[in-house]
Order: sequence, then C-alpha cells, then structure tokens
Amino acid sequence: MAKLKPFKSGPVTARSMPFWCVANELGDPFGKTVLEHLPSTEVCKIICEAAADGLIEMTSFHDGDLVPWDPKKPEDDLDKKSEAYGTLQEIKGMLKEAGLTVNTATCSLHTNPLFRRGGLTNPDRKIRELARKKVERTLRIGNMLGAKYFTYWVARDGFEVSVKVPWKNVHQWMADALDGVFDYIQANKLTNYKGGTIEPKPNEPRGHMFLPTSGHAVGFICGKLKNADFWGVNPELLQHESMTLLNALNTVSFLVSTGKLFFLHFGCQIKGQFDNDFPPLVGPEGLKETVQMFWLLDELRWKGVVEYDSHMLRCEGDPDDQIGCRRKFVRNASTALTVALELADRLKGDWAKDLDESEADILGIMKMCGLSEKAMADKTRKK
Ligand code: XUL
Ligand code: MN
Repeated sequence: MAKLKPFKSGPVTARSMPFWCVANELGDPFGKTVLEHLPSTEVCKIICEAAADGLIEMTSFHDGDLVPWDPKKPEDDLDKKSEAYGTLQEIKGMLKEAGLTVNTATCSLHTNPLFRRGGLTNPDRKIRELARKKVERTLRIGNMLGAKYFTYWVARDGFEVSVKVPWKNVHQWMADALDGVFDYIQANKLTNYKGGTIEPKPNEPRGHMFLPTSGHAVGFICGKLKNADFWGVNPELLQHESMTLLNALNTVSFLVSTGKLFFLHFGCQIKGQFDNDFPPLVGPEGLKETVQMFWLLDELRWKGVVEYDSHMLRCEGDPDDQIGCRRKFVRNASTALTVALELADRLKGDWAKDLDESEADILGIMKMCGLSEKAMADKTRKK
C-alpha cells in the first residue's frame, strides 16, 4: 500500500478528485456525449495514477459512479455474491493500494427518471421511501470505502410550477430524510463518518431548488435538523454561488463564522450563467475572486479539503484519446489549485491597511501578478 505524501498548502489539507468528474462523458442539452462510458474500475485507475503522480490525495463518488442501482435489489451491496459487492471490493483494494482516502459519499438522486419529481421531497411517498433506501445503500458503500462525509446535493429537490409544490411538507420531508441519515449512521455504527454536508444550488436541473444558497442551508441545518452539529455545508465555488451572482468571499466568511464550512467544491464559472462547471481558473472570469477566496480562507485560519467539481471543457474531450484527455484534466485541475494558492500567498500581510479601496484593489493585483509597484508607477508617469 502506497503512503501518500500529505498535501499542506495554505488552507488546503488535501485535494480530492471525484469519480464523476473524471468519468464525465461531456454530453450537454444540445449534443451527444463526446467521450465513452468508462467502467468504474477504469475511472479508478486514472484516479489512482494521479495519486501516484502526487496530484491528489482523496477521491469521492456517487453510489452510481461505482455500481449500478436496481430498485428491486436495494441491499445488493450486502450480498457477497453480487456483482456490486465484487466491484466495490475491487475499487476498495485499488484505492487502498494507491493510498487514496475518500472525502465524501453522495447518493445520486438525479440520474434515474424515477426521481424526476425529486428524491427526498418527491410528492409520492413510495418514491421517497425508495430514495431513503438508496441513501442508506450509499451510506453503507461509503462505510465500506471509509468516506469521511455523506453529502446531500439538492439534485432534483426543487420545482418549476409553484402551485403544485407541497409547500407544507417539503422542508419537513428533507429534515426527516437527513435526520434519518444521522440515525442510520448511529444505529449501524458507521464510525467512518465525521459529518454530513448539504451542497446548495440555486437552480438546474430544476427551475428552482428548495435549498438554493449556503445561507438557506445553514438556516435549514440550525432550524430544522435534530443534530445540527453533525451537519455542515460544502459550497460549490465559484459555480453554484456565482450562478446567482453571489460572491465567494462572502460565502466562505459566512460559513467559517458559523462553523459550517466542512469542505469546498472547486471550479470556475461565468457569473449569472447556467452551471458551467469549468475547470478551476479556466474561462474568461473568476481569477481574482478565486485567488482572494484562498487568501481569505488562510486569513480566517480555515483548514480543509478542496474537492474539484468540474469537468473538462466539451471541446477538450478527445474521442481518440479517452484516457489521455482525462489524465490531462486531472493534472490541469491540480496545477490550477497550485497557481491559485501561490497567488493567494502573495496577498499576505497588512499592506492594504492605509490605502483607500481602489488603491488597495489595484495594488492587490500588482502583488498577485508579481509586478513591482515602482515599475508600474514609473511606466504610468512615463518617467
Ligand atoms: C451538481 C454538483 C454535484 C454534486 C454531487 O451541480 O455539484 O456533482 O457536487 O452530487
Ligand atoms: Mn458540486
């Protein structure tokens, strides 16, 4: 078994590359997928290789990224003769060999059309029951692979038509389901879990989501969940917050101050657009906000895991080099994080103290880009 060198840089204690990001086949609403489906063990190979290369220390998954789900066999993971059990054991062995640990296990309640009206908040009691069983299976899979967290991403728990929403029930259904997660972990002594997270998102795939922002998630945790201390938030920055023009620094400082920033999902985004899921630092905007976010996390003395959550650009998918383009994607993500942390480091110190806002912002850019203040002043005045 490989022992990975710990990653410690500024606020970041480990870098996690999830299965779903590497596996992404790059389909979109306007066109077919660019890449082929890879079996989960093949995806795992790419992830393990990245760990051996010193690029990542952790990974994460949805249940469905590892093994298919058959609603008629809700406990196949417990059956040692099942295909699911065999695949999960194989993946467990590969991760162990590579020295990779698991950050979070999350349940896919978005892919199967059964959940088209929602998972935890589906108006049909039988579908909510199915969602509960699928969540419990995911918790067991996470336990088998040693996941530190269970994540509830809001998936299809949202709406398009306001007058059709069971408003009197939705929040309670969500609370019952998440309290159920805590109870299941306790009852089955799944001691690998140190917490659960909510990942808010304003819209997509639904018109509106019931937990659209980090503020909603914290309010929901503190106001409605029985074991609020167990639960935190993993905001997706820049993407989910930027979709509604929110600012990453405002989000992380709020979450750190409320003790709810458990880990980050990390990628890039054009403000106000659909969920771009651009790779970190890639795209026409976001550099300044990303760098300042890591600067602030360091100032706030926050320490934790950064988990990439993006996919390569659709135009970068190479059907003739299915593995190669995925390897490049992982490498680019970790390179971008290194760059962001390095640039954030240049902002340390109290140089902004006696400056007005505009001066501070411009000097911050000079510092970030390694430009000399004097050289810039000379060029400006044409000396
Ligand atoms: C979707 C998203 C998800 C979650 C995990 O926007 O971010 O991939 O992170 O289900
Ligand atoms: Mn995410």
